Amino acid sequence: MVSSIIAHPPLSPIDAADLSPFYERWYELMLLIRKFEDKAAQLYGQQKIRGFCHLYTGQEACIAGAVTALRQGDKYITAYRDHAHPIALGTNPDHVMAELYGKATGVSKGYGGSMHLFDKARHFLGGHGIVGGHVPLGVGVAFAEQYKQTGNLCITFMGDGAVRQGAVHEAFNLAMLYKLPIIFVIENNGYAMGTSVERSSNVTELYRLGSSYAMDAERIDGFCVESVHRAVERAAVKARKGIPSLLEFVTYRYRGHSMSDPAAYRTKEEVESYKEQDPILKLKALILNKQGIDAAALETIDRKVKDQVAQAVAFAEASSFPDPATVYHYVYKQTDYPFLQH
Ligand SMILES: Cc1ncc(C[n+]2csc(CCOP(=O)(O)OP(=O)(O)O)c2C)c(N)n1
Ligand SMILES: [Mg+2]
Repeated sequence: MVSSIIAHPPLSPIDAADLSPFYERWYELMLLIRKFEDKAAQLYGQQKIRGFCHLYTGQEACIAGAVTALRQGDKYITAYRDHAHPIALGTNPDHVMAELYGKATGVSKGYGGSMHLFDKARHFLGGHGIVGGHVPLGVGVAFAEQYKQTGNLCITFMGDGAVRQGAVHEAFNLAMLYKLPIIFVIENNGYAMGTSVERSSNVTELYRLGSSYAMDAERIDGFCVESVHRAVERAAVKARKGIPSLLEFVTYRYRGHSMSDPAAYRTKEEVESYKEQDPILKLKALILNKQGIDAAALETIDRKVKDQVAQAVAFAEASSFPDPATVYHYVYKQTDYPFLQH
């Protein structure tokens, strides 16, 4: 079971801002991610989508709150649970779904699949399958932004399991040493495959790991999109001044680790207890109660999202697989690289 959330630091002027103008946008985005993932699960069952497939259901608030707190030009990098991040950045869900199908119209031209989405135009730099392996890459991206004096930052997402990789700690150290514009985010969903945080880590409040590097660190309710937004906004102000942060979002994944995981290591009661605090339902209640928006307006959004997902599936279905003759393309930039047939 994920342990409780710590108290937030005192309110800053940023924290005091009214975030209700974001409510409908968050609702639409989080619902789109939820419905997209539910459809992906169904399609996986039909063997339309094959290979590895890790769904984000339950964790929607983590990316939704982050994108509204950052600005155009900021870079995003994450692990293999990556469908939601490009969608949140504006990648057309058609091209995300097509990639899950392995079709040539996918964001990675059908060569990447679920774990290797990439959309440079929207500053989404993957989609990486090696646990923790992309965290040093995030540091490299932040270094490039600093070197080129762009004013942009790199937000680097990772799982609770990833923080136990040595490379992550080298990355934390370098980020502090070089004063990089970076925000590290641990999406702590309580488990790394079937292993709970308690079974693999002596320190279970993972934000505390930041203190070894004198890095500012906070633990945030990852089911609350407003808390996520405010935390990322605070961290972004610091990152742009060369002060890295470590944010731990306490969240939960409703489904198994991947589509091939029956999730027998946790009880139904545990899963249900998290679903009762569902981030989308929480936000819906806020919208209905606080803003006086009626349920009919939200139903219009529900229908729009349903149509978007259906359209994404139709697009993926109608697309072609890549030409097998191009199988060695995009492996190495150097066209005459030895050992590869062309
Ligand atoms: C270096 C490495 N070791 C092991 C694996 C196998 N593996 C894939 S996902 C995973 C669990 C990672 O969990 P976490 O970081 O908490 O991310 P989550 O799946 O919960 O999003 C493991 C061990 C891998 N991909 N890479
Ligand atoms: Mg995890």
